Amino acid sequence: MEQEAQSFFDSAPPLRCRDDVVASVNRFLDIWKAASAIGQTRRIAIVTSGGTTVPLERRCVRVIDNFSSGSRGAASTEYFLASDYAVIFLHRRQAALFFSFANGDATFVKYFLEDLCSHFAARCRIILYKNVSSLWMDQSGAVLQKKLLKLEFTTLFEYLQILEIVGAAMKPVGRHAMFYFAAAVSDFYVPWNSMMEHKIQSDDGSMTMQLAPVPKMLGLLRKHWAPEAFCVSFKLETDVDILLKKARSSLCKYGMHAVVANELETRKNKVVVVTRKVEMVLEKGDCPDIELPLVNCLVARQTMYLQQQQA
Ligand code: PAZ
Repeated sequence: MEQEAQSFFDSAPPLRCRDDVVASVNRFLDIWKAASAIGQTRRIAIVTSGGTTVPLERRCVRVIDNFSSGSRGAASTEYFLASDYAVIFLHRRQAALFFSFANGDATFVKYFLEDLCSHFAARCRIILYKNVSSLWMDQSGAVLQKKLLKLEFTTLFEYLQILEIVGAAMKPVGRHAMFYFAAAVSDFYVPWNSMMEHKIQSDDGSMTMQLAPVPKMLGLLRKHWAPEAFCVSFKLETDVDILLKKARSSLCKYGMHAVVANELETRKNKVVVVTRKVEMVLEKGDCPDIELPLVNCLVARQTMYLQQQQA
């Protein structure tokens, strides 16, 4: 497995923004280290979000893509920030972004304000809503500079190379790091060294293409990059009959601390958090979205994980 991963990285087209990514991850960690040095150790969530594309040609005209909108990762990022985590948000370019409140479509902020405002009379409610929301928007820039780092990918090659940089950088964060793999990562790809340079021609009619399996990086993360980090992966299926079986299998296979099982049709209303000891069914119920109970559940699991170390 490690050899396959190594040959993936060796043959991948070099990440154009590599130096910028490394520098911004280091700056972000410096702030974390400075806070830790004065006893304010904050947890860091690495949230991956959106789908990776698989290019079919080097001078790329066509790609294989997938359905992921990035809304799970975006909403979860809001909840991690609200739970006082610092967040590295590794997201697909142009996928859903958090704080959609700015566009009049809030999840967390709106829910919070509505709840707060419900305690006041109607006239006060409007004033309070407007003031608090503009205050929030004013402050968010400053808050985000220290607590949030956004990194963008489009292709599978970019995604895995950035993940390697971030993964390895998280080693010193130990159990305070949580990897939350909500991105839909391609299972198959065209290796760079066997990829056509130019646009694939259609003159010969039908076409057959051989795709290689994408090496699994979760094992590398657990073994080498950040062995102490709390790791949560997601398992999506369309066949409910195999969903839990597959989730349990990836829990053991990759040494995850939790696997979130979700089915395509119901994923916005129901998920099952599979851990070694318990399986928890979470439903949206009266919450603004399913990510609220999900993030709360995982934050609590990481707290238990941190306590185990102290015991
Ligand atoms: O991005 P989105 O909100 O549309 O969907 C989220 C999701 C279904 C991609 C995510 O919950 C997930 O299951 N990711 C892992 C998919 C997989 O590779 O099995």
